[in-house]
Amino acid sequence: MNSRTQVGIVGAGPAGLLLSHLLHRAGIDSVVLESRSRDDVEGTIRAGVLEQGTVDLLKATGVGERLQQEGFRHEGIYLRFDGEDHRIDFPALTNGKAVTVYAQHEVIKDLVKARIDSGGDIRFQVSSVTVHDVQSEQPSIRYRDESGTSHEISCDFVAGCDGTQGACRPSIPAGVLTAYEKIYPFGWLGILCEAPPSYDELIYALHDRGFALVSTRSPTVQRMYCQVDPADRVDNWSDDRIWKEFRLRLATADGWAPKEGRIFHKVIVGMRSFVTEPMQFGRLFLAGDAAHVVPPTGAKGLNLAVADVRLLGEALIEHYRTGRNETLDAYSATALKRIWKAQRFSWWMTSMLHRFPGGDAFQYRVQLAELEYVTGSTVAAAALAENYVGLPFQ
Ligand code: FAS
Ligand code: PHB
Repeated sequence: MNSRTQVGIVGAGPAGLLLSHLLHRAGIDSVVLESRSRDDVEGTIRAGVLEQGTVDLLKATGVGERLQQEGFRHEGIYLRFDGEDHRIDFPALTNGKAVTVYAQHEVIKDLVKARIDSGGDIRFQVSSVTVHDVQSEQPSIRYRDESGTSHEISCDFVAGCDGTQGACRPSIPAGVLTAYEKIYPFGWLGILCEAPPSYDELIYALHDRGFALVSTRSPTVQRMYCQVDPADRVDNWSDDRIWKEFRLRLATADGWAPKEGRIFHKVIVGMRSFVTEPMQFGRLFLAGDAAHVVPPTGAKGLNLAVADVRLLGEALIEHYRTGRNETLDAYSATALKRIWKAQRFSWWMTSMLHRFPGGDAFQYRVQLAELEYVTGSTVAAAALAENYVGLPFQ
């Protein structure tokens, strides 16, 4: 079965859904192809921190209502080391900016609802997605629907928003892309538990036993992470062992301890920094995790995906409205400028806050000195705050 649209989008993650939404608001058609079911996509537990710019964009484009009601504005974070807290005050250091804690899968639910309510075309549970003729004026995407029937969509442009394991990036011929990668010798054990918040803002902790992060999702559900061996298995981490480790790594001189509760979700994720250049091949444009991955210490993954499609959306709207392609032609170079700054920040937060295997004592003392410097110098604290709340869009 053949059909046609203006922009074929592969992947219904934050990048693909937001791009389809932005194009729709400008009267541009798109079809979103997603390999998983709607329930799976809306139930994926991932990021939770939204930059100021991401929040402003979602609000400005009419998908920020629930975010405003249910999200938590956080005006700072705590850096905890040597048993003491040091607060980074975002509004004071960034002229009023802050972040909002609102789960990624809630953002996805809002975007799917907005697309479907306005007659958007999202095709879930597709398979065998392949991209064709992206170097022609009429690329196409072939796929099989849920029943196994094959389809072909011809379009003007293809947006590869299918994440780090997607089909779009590998469809680009060998030799075109350059990949930059750094794999970290540690991973994160992430939990969700039924408990009240342990603190009023996020705590990033460096301890001799490793990193720990106290985040949140709601007044009754908390999100926490601790550094583990990436090859470790969730089965090795009983609830008791997890709480013991959090109590040890987050201990303070005045006996602080996290609020414990039933853990109903556990996952171990590896950590890497990854960038693909360029982010365009003919009429195929990559956005989000399809082109780059950051370690989550800087809370940049979701926000970078949003920044990419904001720029790609603007570029496609310019093309359809004016016939001009300057922004499209510059998409990759422009996006990569901001992406590399976010990569640097994420690598820096990760390097400063994790224990590197082999326990090099000098390295650890330098990390502590870096934390002392960052929390003792307004200039250094402002640099962290400016990156954390989000660098200006391109
Ligand atoms: P996504 O991966 O979100 O979406 C891509 C979509 O494409 C998926 O729905 C997928 O099913 C679909 N797809 C893939 N291949 C396809 C194909 N061949 N055909 C059709 N559809 C296809 N960031 C944080 O800040 N904090 C975190 O705690 C955090 N945790 C993470 C945990 C994991 C396991 C991962 C992978 C990422 C995490 N991130 C986290 C980063 C995360 O937020 C990503 O940056 C964000 O999801 C990127 O969004 P997209 O680019 O839209 O890609
Ligand atoms: C989260 O809440 O999931 C979260 C928060 C901060 C991070 C990473 C993840 O740096």
